[in-house]
Amino acid sequence: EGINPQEYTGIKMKVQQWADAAKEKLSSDLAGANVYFVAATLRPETMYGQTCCFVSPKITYGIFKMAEGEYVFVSDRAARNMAFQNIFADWGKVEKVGELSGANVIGTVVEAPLSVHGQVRILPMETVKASKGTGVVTCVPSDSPDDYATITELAKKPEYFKIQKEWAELEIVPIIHTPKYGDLVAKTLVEQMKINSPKDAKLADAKEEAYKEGFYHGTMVIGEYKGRPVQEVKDLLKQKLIDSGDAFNYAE
Ligand code: A2H
Repeated sequence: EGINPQEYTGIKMKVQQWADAAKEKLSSDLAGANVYFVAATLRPETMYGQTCCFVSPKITYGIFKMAEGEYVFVSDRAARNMAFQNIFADWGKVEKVGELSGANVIGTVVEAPLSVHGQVRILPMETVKASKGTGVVTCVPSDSPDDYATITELAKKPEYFKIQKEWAELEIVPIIHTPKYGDLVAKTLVEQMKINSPKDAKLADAKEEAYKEGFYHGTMVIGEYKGRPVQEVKDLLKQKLIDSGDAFNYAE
């Protein structure tokens, strides 16, 4: 990790319906509480295009108290950091009320703030790192090559991943237009670079190119800032999500 802190936006994705495997393991009082999967993102302006939310099937996550009746689903590491960032009501206190493997929450339905799809499923992503962010990644396949490669793989082999195919086939709508790659930067790059696996080493280059092109040359094609440059509206959209209670700042 570098010297400079990484400033993420933590997107609060409220559980609507737990997967059966999760329900069996949760205490009954938690089943009725507000639990949020918190996805760490550097691209809050793309949240219109969320089509699912990824966890690693290999990571064990915790459910931690944020405030009265409010809980977050994140990695242990992220919870320890959050306790010292005014995200939890009790400063410095980490109160873990449950523990679940990522594998147990696949299929859970969560709200996706700003997304045209409203609600999305929790799906598996094998390349999620436990050492970064919250261990929860919201999927925006229009603008993230990693997300596009993963969702494509999931839709190809639903039985292998133990999911329903349609969970991985929500429509990918254009969020940002760029002169070089059109309206679906990630899809275009993945296809042009012939990336056909979420583990392809070329994804590192695709990711950097998508980020630069989207940030420096992108224009919004959806939402209240439609027609305006990404550079101008990124912070405005982040603030909008924070003001509506759908996000918070999270640094590490
Ligand atoms: B980004 P950095 Cl549209 N493991 O959000 C793997 N990837 C993770 C992660 C983890 N534990 N935690 C966060 N991330 C992803 C949106 C997005 C992102 C778009 C385009 C590019 C992009 C939607 N997914 O990231 O190493 C999250 O995906 C490309 C840089 O801290 C987060 O932002 O720089 C980004 O990686 C953080 O990566």
